[in-house]
Amino acid sequence: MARRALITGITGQDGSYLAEFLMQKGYEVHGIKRRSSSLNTQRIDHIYQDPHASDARMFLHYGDLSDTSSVMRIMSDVKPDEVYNLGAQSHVAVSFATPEYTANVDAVGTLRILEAIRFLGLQDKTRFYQASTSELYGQVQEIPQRETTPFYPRSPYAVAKMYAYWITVNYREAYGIYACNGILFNHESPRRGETFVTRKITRGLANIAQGLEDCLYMGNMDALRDWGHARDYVRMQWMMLQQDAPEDFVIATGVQYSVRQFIQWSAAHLGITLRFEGEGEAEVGVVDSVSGDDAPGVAPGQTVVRVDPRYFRPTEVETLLGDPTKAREMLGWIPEITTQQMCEEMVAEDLKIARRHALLRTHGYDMPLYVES
Ligand code: NDP
Ligand code: GDR
Repeated sequence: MARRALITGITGQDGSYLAEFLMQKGYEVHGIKRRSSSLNTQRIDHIYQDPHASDARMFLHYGDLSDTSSVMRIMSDVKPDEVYNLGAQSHVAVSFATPEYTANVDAVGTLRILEAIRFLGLQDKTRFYQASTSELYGQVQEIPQRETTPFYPRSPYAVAKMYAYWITVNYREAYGIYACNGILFNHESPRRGETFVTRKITRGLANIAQGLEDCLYMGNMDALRDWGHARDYVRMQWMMLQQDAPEDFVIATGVQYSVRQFIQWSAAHLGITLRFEGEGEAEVGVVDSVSGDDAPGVAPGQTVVRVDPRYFRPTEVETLLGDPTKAREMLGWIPEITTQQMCEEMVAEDLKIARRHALLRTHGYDMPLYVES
């Protein structure tokens, strides 16, 4: 019989890549999706199967991590061999605006699943993966950060994820549940949500290149991140649950870059050379030169990047750099896609979308492009 996986957050970036990965491995994949007033399954539409088909191997269930009864019902119906808890209010800046909701979903939501495993007597059957995060390190206590580095969370999101981390460890120790934390550093892709910094940059600059927007407004461009590709990271999520004994792992590339560097790479992929001038809130990115035909909308001397303090966070995580030695040595995991390659792929995909919008605009079909992030 096919092994059965349940993915919370299947409609998100990681959930969509993981669902693809598990289906290729022959799993029956179940996912929890939330009710929303507009469609929220775009990232998995290409693998969705009609549940009436006799050979269907993918199933979606309405539920919500803030709703104990739905979590219990779905766990009881599916009785999964593996649960991947990827569902979360995952935006750090938004967690300052919705701290209680973030705690309910990201912290208590994790407890709800672990309790369902215990209550339904699935301890010996169900393996549990928790989407932990480098945000736990926050104000970093050691460089680079590894599994033993002390935590110092810096946002309501990170504090909620800290509860989730420890309740996962506790249920492993208290009840013998096979439960693992993957402490994942930032990972991105063309499917990244539009308001996370990498996608905001690739999408914004592609739109500017096509003459659809004028300027990209940024927060802290000095922030340093260790950015990998989501496709590499979901492979590791699965690998973690295939070991004899459950353990926690840091997943990272071991290299960090600044937000400003990511902007420069993205611009370069569009044929735009940018120079940064000024300091602090007055810093701007000005076009030095343009080559090729991907950026007909910009000209030398044009200011295309500005700072908007509204994107500063009350407490910031300035620098993150992971040490993935344990994952490499114990599991043989190494990331296959570099940060630069990932950036190029994201720019190429966002340029395709921007070209489509530009074409529509030429024919009189206008649409709003700005996203608040
Ligand atoms: P996304 O924001 O892309 O996806 C989050 C998913 O969670 C979506 O499917 C979303 O549904 C779902 N979700 C949100 N709230 C609820 C809720 N109340 N009940 C059920 N489902 C809910 O995140 P990523 O794919 O990037 O990240 C996956 C997980 O990994 C998250 O837990 C995140 O915190 C964590 N993480 C991510 C990292 C990264 O760099 N990407 C790094 C480290 C950890 P909907 O589509 O309807 O919004
Ligand atoms: P992060 O990702 O907070 O690390 O959380 P994000 O891409 O939002 O920010 C990264 C860094 O860029 C700075 N920044 C901006 N960020 C956004 N979103 N918008 C801006 O305009 C902007 N300007 C500068 C931020 O201040 C920050 O320093 C992500 C999420 O996926 C979490 O769920 C996950 O746990 C962590 O990565 C690891």
